[in-house]
Amino acid sequence: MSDNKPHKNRTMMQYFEWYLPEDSAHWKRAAKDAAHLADIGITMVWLPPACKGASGIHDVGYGIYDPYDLGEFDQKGSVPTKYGTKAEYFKAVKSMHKAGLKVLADMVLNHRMGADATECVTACRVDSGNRMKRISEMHEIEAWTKFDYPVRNGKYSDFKWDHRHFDGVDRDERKKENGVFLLGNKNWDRNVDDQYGNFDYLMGADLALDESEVYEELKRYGFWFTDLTDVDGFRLDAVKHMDSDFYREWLKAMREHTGKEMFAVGEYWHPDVNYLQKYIERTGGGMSLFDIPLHFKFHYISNANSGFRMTQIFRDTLTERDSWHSVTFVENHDTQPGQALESPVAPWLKPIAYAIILLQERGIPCVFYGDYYGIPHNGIEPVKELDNLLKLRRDNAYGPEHDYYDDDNIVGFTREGTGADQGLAVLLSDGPGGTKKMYIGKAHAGQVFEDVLGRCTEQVVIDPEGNGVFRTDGGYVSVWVPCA
Ligand SMILES: [Ca+2]
Ligand SMILES: [Ca+2]
Ligand SMILES: [Ca+2]
Repeated sequence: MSDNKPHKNRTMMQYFEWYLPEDSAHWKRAAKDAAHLADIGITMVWLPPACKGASGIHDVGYGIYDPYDLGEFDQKGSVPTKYGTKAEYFKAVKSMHKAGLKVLADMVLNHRMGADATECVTACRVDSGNRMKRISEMHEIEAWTKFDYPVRNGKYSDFKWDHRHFDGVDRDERKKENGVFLLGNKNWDRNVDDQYGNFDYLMGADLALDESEVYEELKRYGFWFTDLTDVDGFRLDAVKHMDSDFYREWLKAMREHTGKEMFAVGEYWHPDVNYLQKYIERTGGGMSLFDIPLHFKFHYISNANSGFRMTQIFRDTLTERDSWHSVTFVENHDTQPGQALESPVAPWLKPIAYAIILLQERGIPCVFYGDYYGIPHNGIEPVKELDNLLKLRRDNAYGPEHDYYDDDNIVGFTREGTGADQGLAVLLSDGPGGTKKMYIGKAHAGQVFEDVLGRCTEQVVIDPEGNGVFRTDGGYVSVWVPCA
């Protein structure tokens, strides 16, 4: 019986990878896959950006051109986006809802790309390594800052963007000069990452979030988008380049408007957990963040040839410091080979890393599409253990946890479960194989456990005190559950 479960474990899936085919068929794939995703235990699906990017169907979605074009207008070379049309996006969301899944929309509000025209504006160039340092006089430049959306022609919104709504650009078209330019009378937004003096500027035309017209427009847009699509929350792009005050207010407005929880997870790409905690605090706890420090641990372990001290795996991670706001992940579209933040996790470590994030109590795990379905572009195979691990998360990973991160190589944990038919024990090693005695609860005394992943074929009998002696192979993981 599953009635005695305290709650159903929440599990997110990032439903795309960088090199999906540019066939505008992804929303259709998502719609078709909804029932299957629910069945394997996914509860929240992060869909890629639905808006028209500057490079049309070639745009993964982060080079945003028109936020009101969800694949409806013949702009940037096509009606559909890389993933399909507006109607197909709606259908994907509806199919997900029908299957009982929540949908997170990918919000890209930091910058705009592919402006319709240039404007002559005053600006000064700043040092790209220290954006607070001006390295030119104020002078006139020709900036790509005019977004009129002539094809959409005012449908849904007649808001037109120009230089007043942006802080900076990366090109003076007049001199064909690339660099970071701060527009006249503007200041870089505050409460952003402090790399390069101030990391407000990332790319394209950077939105001036401290201008009230910009805030009001983004609020209207959020209302329009959530009303129309009925999504259940957000993945927020590039938040380290966006004022935390903006998101504190914007998320509050979205939650009031929709009357829903509107779960939100931000991408603050920084290996230092203190930056992540500071941002969460400044948003009033309004958003979770991806646990980047934990991802980097997985990346280091991959290349350490067993030299990583597994006792330290959670040290200074968001999961350790603030698990309530932590979304754990192994890889994403930016860390996969060939991408901007490439920091891949080795194939041998993936079953281990997924066993940790899926079966431990802390954090909400996010499964990467490229790990579940593989990445044909790079010849990367699916992680074959994922179906089993997801099922274990859905059915067994409940109840009190007992951690054994007490060895440089062989570490593990148990979950007691909430009934004698549940619970599990996980043992793993980044070096040689071996055994460990772990407590799994007196309720399991006398029960026989087997390794679901199948590498260990022996049975483990739980002793009267509630302990079992579990084994793992080197560089792998075993997951033990009561025999059927
Ligand atoms: Ca500003
Ligand atoms: Ca910015
Ligand atoms: Ca080690």
